[in-house]
Amino acid sequence: MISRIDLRGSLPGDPRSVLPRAELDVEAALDKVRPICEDVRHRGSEAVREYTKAFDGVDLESARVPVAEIHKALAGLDPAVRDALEESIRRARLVHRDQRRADVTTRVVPGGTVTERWVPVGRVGLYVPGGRAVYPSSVVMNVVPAQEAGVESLAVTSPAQKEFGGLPHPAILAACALLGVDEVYAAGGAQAVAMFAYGTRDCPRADLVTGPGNIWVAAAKRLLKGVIGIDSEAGPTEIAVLADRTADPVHVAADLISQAEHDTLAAAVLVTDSVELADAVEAELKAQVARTRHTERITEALGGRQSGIVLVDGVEDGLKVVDAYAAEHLEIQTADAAGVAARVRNAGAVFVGPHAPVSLGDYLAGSNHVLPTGGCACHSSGLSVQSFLRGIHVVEYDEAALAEATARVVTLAEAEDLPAHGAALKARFDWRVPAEGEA
Ligand code: HSO
Ligand code: ZN
Repeated sequence: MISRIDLRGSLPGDPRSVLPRAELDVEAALDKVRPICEDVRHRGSEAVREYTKAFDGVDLESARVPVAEIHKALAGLDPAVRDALEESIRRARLVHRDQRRADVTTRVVPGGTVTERWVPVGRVGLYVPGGRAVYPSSVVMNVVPAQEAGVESLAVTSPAQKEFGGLPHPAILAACALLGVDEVYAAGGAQAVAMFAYGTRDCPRADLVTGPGNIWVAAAKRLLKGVIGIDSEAGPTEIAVLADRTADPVHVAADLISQAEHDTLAAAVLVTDSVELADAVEAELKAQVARTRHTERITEALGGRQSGIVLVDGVEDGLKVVDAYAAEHLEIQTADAAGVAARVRNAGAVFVGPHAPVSLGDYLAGSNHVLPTGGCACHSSGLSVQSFLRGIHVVEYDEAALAEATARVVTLAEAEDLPAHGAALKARFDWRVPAEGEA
């Protein structure tokens, strides 16, 4: 059911080309999404209303969810789910609060300083998927860092659900209530992203939109990037496990299955130097998949070309492979797991040793579960307080410090054929700007 890639004795210099990976064709969706975004830009709330009617089968006078409905959803929430969500929020707050950044002032020369001032984004729109993937935990993972960053205005949107009278899923509304978010919209797809990007009668425009979504959401984000800030495009979930013969095959198989459960395109990759472990994990996968609820979806994910067991010559080569793969989630299940984990360069999040499965991180570790997928972990990080901050350089020089800098600025400006740049400094010291042609 899961393919094997044997790289023993033949590890390529850049193993990326031989590693399994899904491809998501966002480009193809751009043409469909463009007219929707344009329509929302010009006709605002009316256009959102029409697309919600067409795609979600619900006719809403306004996309804005009444605050009373948000509180009603919380009142109806299973107390055990409420307790678990509250603890998830508490732990996420602990971690994200520590990510806040202090302003830093650097004294460059006597009388000259540069301060990096961290300022939260003013208004953020958070997209929460509806349909099959109803993840109140993702509301937590998006809202907590934004709030800890100090974002003042935070709006959540999620597709209108026919079966819930045109409201977003009640678990989403309840999570919003627990987080103190009372601006929620029932809108999904590209039209929701455009609503945040351009603003409508119902919803003021936002500076940044974050959150996972389907291919239409990803395409709209790609299209409107620039009009609005975006987080990274979230593709199907991935788990890579680097394991040696000390790993427990029951745990490894269970963890691979846990992420394969998300999507038929989810990726589960085991990298190991132990054929014995590979065989045992494969047998466990078969047994456990048969017993789990979403057998079909998981079987397809594990059997897809994005998943596989990669055999390598040792943990050293295993590290090269997982670094090249740059997984969204990477588990290290080897002897000296902490030592191996410390050497990982590319991963969205690393889960160390036998007691840190990815599912813990999905819900309750305190870490964030919005992480770079598709190999983007080699250049991007997961969602954090930093994602909602901008660093503004504040430059302060006194007269003497500016005078001391002038000759060099003039030299560099001349070297770039931009004499007016130099003149801006000279003007402050009663130097006459020379006329054209004058030495
Ligand atoms: N593993 C997903 C997040 C998630 N899991 C939500 C369960 N619910 C992507 O990191
Ligand atoms: Zn998950």
